[in-house]
Amino acid sequence: MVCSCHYIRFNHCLTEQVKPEDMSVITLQLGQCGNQIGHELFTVINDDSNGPNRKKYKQCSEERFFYESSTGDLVARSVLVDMEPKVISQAIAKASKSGRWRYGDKAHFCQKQGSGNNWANGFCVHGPRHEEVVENLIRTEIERCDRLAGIFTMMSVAGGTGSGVGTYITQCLRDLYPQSFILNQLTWPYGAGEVIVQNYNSVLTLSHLYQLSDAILVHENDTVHKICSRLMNIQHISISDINKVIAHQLGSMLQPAYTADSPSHYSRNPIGELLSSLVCHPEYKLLSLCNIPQMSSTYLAYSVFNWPGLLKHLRQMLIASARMEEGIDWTVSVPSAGTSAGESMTNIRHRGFNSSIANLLILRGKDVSTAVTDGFKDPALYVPWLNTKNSFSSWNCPVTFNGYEKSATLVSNSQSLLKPLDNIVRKAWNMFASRAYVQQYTKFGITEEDFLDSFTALEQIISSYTHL
Ligand SMILES: Nc1nc2c(ncn2[C@@H]2O[C@H](COP(=O)(O)OP(=O)(O)OP(=O)(O)O)[C@@H](O)[C@H]2O)c(=O)[nH]1
Ligand SMILES: [Mg+2]
Repeated sequence: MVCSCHYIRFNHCLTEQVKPEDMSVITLQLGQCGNQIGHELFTVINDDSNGPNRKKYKQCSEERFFYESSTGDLVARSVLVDMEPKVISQAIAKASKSGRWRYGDKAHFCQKQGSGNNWANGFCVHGPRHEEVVENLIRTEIERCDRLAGIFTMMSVAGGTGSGVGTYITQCLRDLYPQSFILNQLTWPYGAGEVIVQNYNSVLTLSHLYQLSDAILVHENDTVHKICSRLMNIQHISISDINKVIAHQLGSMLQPAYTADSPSHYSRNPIGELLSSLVCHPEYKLLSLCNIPQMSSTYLAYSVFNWPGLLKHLRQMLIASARMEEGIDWTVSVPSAGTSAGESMTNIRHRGFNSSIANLLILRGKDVSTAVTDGFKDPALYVPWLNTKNSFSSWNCPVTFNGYEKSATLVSNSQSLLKPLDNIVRKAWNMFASRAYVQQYTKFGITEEDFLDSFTALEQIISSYTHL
């Protein structure tokens, strides 16, 4: 069944596009992780927009993510929420210190004590207790926009505030703004994580958000860590290194670009365009992202790339479900056209082929108009029950992105998150089977039934993606 509210929002997006103004994105930074990644994202966007030869690009990007204060400062269209003050005050101070942009004077809310890595504490206690004040902050930012493109939230799934309060606030926003797009960026924990109940928090976050959000964009800390060590050659990887990679990837998706419908002026609504390209059915809304090239600035200075080479690697990353160009399995191939549905399904699993619902390719930089993207249009990459014409979209922009002469980003709605999702659910279930730590949740009002409902919801999602 297709959820009608999806279509209402998408139609709304199309009518909005008739007018020429750029639209703005309201960003919500939640908990430690959301606030740290959010700060990096605004830094990347601002640095990138200030590069050479990009007047219109800069104008469009600034309208999207910043507004000008009465004193002429560039202010991020962002609301910062955490239950403890440290991370927020650091983010605010670092932004001001940049001298280029800052956060709004009153656009933050914090308390003295965090949610103790407990989703139930965030969702059942802190969320409802501070609902009104956080909603008012968001409303102020929304009212400041001439035209709202959508709400973009950032948070981790493993802690208590980002995951619990973030889910609660998303629920409030869905009620308050039923016609607005909501895209949630979620950071998934390290598999061998530092929080014992991280898989419980992840299961509760994902199952609830799946019903509220228009799409869920996932970054796995393990994957980004590997990118830092193998591609960026960083010896002692800090959380800031990880966040820079995530911010680079997010920026490459959110900065201005031309679309097929808008080939001569930058597309107005990055969130709406992204969702209408990638989420055609409410059962499938898990998005992953990979990009190429990604390397340290030292190596970048001596490297030359061409579009055919970059796109060949990126396509193989897609079909073999690799998140980075190193270690791609080149033996994985696209199933041949002649195989029957049942047969191809078995083969697909054997060969590790990653089947897609939809892909969005974003190309930025030099000679972008010469890049040939046909390899991503192959119907065999996609589920047969969707029209391939709607499965693949591409955006491009001749402006170089964040210091990379050429850069390609692929945002995918595919099976590639199945394995990590399955791992999270399995580990949570193993703990739940002995009811370990469940009492820490029931004391805040989350029942065993609630857990079981969450497991059932995620099993359903796993099953849907498995049978693509
Ligand atoms: N990539 C990345 N992951 C982070 C960052 N900070 C925390 N994490 C991850 O997020 C999870 C912990 O969540 P936090 O965001 O610290 O928790 P919180 O939302 O502040 O919630 P409480 O502290 O429980 O109130 C762990 O999986 C960490 O690995 C960050 O800056 N970047
Ligand atoms: Mg915290």
